[in-house]
Amino acid sequence: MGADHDVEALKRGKPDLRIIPDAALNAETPVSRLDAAITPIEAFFVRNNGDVPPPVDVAAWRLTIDGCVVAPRAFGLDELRRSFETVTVTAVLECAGNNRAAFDPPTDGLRWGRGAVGCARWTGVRLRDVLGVCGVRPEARYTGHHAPDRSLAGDKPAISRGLPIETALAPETILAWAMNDAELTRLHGAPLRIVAPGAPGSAWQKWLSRIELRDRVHDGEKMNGTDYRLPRRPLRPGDPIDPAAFEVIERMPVNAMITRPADGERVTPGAPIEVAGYAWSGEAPLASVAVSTDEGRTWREARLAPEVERYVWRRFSAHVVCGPGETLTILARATDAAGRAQPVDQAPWNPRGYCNNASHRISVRG
Ligand SMILES: Nc1nc2c(c(=O)[nH]1)N[C@H]1C(S)=C(S)[C@@H](COP(=O)(O)O)O[C@H]1N2
Ligand SMILES: [Mo]
Repeated sequence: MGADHDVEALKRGKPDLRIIPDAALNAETPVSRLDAAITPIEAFFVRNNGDVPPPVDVAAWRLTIDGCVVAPRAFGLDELRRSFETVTVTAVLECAGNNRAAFDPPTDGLRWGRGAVGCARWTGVRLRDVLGVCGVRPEARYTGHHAPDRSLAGDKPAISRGLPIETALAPETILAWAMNDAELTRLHGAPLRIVAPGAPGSAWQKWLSRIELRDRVHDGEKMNGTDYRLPRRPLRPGDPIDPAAFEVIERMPVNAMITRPADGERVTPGAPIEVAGYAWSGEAPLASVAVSTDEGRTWREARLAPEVERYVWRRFSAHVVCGPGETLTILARATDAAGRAQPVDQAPWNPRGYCNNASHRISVRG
């Protein structure tokens, strides 16, 4: 479960998180702690593919940019702060494995519930400004991200993923040194991490040390085979796996979670109860959220707070009534502007259990 000192540090700093049994340090947020517009750092989930690297000497730390650029460069942290406009982006960070435990039959991978997601304020500089001074060559297609953390066997990088060049150059994609207006913590990638709103969490490299621009899709650790990839056609458990039929997950699908009431809560019978939560989408923008109390046969549109910024989650709410002695099941389902709705029963099964955006279902008792 990660090095003992890292587990202890996590328990001290993030006492409410649920540690996921694994050799690396991974912990998720209870859904009840996600009932806030901004997820506090002390409640924010942690995902590590390998070890947690020791703290760096920031004065000696450099970010190298190389590959398909006119002039490869290395930047110190102060230099980044001084040379480029500082921007703050509020955005959802969601692991592609969020809600994996709901796949039936179970898949490989950490058994995340719905708490491998959070929404934070990220402060730093636009990646496109930094790439701009290095000169992006026309053949640049993809980024490759590098960091010092190693797999637990120590034989390779823990993870090295990338972004399509369009995402890397999007104005909301930043190199961040602060989270919720505080200096980035070690567990969240100090001194610098990528923030790529809409893209899976795996592309948000922590402890960033190098970005290479490539003339093709990146081939770093966890970019290949079935890692962070979905089959182009739905697969059934036991089907033969041909990695050539898989594609990289580049955006996170529309999703919503009910943050109140809590699953299993006792409510006042006969009185209207507020059902509320958050909805977001990394693909087309969020369009609407609906709520059902009859297993998805009929849906009622929920109230949806206006979009304040493209990749911020949005509050939804609706009222339902639960009869005396009744167990009422409540479902929420978000739809994006391209008409893609969350699946009501099961998300398309895939061998590694990614992108499970099936409707959130809770029950309350009257
Ligand atoms: N260097 C490094 N960056 C990383 C990872 C990692 O293991 N090592 N995990 C990625 C994954 S899979 C996710 S979901 C997010 C989680 O970010 P957090 O731990 O700050 O919540 O970081 C990403 N960046
Ligand atoms: Mo992830």
